[in-house]
Amino acid sequence: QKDYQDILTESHGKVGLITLNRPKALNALSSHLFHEVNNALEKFDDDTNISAIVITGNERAFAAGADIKEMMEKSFAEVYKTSFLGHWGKINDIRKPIIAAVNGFALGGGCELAMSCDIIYAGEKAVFGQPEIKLGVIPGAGGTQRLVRAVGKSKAMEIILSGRNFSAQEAERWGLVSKVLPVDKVLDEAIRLGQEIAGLSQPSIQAAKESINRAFELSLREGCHFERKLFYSLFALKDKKEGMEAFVKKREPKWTDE
Ligand code: CO8
Repeated sequence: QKDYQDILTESHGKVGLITLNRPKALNALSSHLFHEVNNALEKFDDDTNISAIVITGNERAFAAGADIKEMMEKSFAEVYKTSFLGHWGKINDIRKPIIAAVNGFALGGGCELAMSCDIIYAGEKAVFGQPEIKLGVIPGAGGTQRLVRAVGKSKAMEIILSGRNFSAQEAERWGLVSKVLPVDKVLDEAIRLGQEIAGLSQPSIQAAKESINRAFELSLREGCHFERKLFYSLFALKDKKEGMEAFVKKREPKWTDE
């Protein structure tokens, strides 16, 4: 699409692709860029021809963080009164699965953006980190909350308090990243995964994402209760009948998303 300046969007079948495109600034996440990402995410979420979304950067950088040059002159009063990072939460309202395809630097807000996606695929040379402490601040887009949930307290403390970077291989070992792939395969594999997801019954995909995300908000008992209610509700779908009938009759299901 032509009306974006700092991102590119395209579709690969039922997968919507958002490419962060400020290469000279290592895809630093300016407010302008992030508003464009939000806009593209919302458009893909509302587009019935799209079933999954991939966010990527380039081989050098997924994103090297929030735009430090933009933040440098801002005062407390300004960021507080304008709710400077308020719009970063919009990604959490997207119903369709979002896959991050990460090569190069995913630092600060870039790491937080990747962690706000549902699945992370990383290239062998990807570098993650929350270096905000070295700028005299702390992560501000969920880093202190999402990293600890993904890797546990000791590692999250070590990473955020020291500001040291970590590798794709460490990220995979710790469970932050689901796959490490050769650099030139990351995007293709992320799109392929998106297409695989897009080939399934979409109401179940949406319900599964919603239920998994509740695990971060609810107690185990409440989470399992929420899951069971959603499970029951899927029995109202034609796709539930189709899926089970196809299994029993040993044929491929034909999903209608109804
Ligand atoms: N913001 C603005 N510009 C950046 C950023 C950034 N985060 N990262 C890189 N750039 C720019 C550089 O200034 C440079 O521009 P110029 O050519 O005009 O000098 C260009 O990108 C290339 O960068 P380098 O020359 O530094 O490239 P190197 O290969 O030498 O180094 C690094 C790459 C190691 C990634 C280095 O650029 C670096 O350390 N970048 C900053 C990383 C960082 O500290 N990120 C955290 C930022 S703070 C943050 O994300 C807070 C999150 C809060 C929530 C979100 C708020 C919106």
